[in-house]
Amino acid sequence: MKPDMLDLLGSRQRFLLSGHEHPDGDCLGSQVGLFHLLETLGAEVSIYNPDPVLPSLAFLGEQTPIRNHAHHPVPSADVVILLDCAELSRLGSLAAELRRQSPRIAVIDHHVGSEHGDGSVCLVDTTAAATGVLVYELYEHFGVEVGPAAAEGLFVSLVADTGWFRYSNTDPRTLAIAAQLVEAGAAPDKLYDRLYRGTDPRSLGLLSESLARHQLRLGGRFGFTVFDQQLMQRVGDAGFDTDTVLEAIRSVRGIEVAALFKSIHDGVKLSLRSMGRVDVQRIAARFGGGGHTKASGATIRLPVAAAVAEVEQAVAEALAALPGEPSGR
Ligand SMILES: [Mn+2]
Repeated sequence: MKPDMLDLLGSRQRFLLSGHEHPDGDCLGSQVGLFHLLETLGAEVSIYNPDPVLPSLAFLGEQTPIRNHAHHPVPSADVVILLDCAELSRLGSLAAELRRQSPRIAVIDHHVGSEHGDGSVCLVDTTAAATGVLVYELYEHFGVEVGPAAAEGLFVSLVADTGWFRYSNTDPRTLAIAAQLVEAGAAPDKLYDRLYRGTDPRSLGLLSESLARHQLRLGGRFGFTVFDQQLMQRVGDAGFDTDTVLEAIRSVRGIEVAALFKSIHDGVKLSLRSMGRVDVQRIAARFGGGGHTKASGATIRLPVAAAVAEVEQAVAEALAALPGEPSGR
């Protein structure tokens, strides 16, 4: 553990914890975990995100104050800690306001390349399955006991990034931490219900419509679906979790890479998942994005059809370069 990060966290300054736009379970869960650690260490701390919390994750806000740029003024802070991302530019419209305060920026993350982000103090470990793993280990370093609210947040963080311990990043380190979190009050059955039961009835229609639009290309090895602007509007209204669509595409025999193309006002948001052989982080990087070898994303400033064509080309090249392929090495 880097001593400068430990010094910073123990410095009892005013901390603002934030993360990328449209915060996911790892981003929010790790913020919740760190919030309670910093409070215990005697700091003044707030969680403040670019966007409101998805309905499925809203329960995290019951025991922990989670504010956002859409509804609350920016709290003043000496230190901004970015969790699950490493660049202020990932914070959308919040970035400019935070820059104006010129706080110190720290980064706690597990994405490739995050040590080269905006953090002057970084805790980056790309072998960690989730950012929540790193936050849990901070509790250990400070010898602080994890309370029930933090345990729930950190457990959500782990399950969000490991697909409930199904993805290949599920390792002994993650499972050992999960056991400790259950000991500390996180109930897996209760958390699963809160995350996945109680979805909006409109989700069923959105799931069937988006799956009906699926396409299989490259001999069935590349599967994807497109969310046009109209569908995206309804996704937002219903708080629909588009990962369920990606999960269904991933489950098809023969798929090597699954993708979602989500229309946004000036382009497309791309999500990529690999079944293991193709490094989708490298594909996302071609489009200015990033992530992990098996899960990555990018924002592409192109019309949907052009974005699909370019990504398909990149996937085709990646498949052709695999060992054992006719044109591979
Ligand atoms: Mn993560």
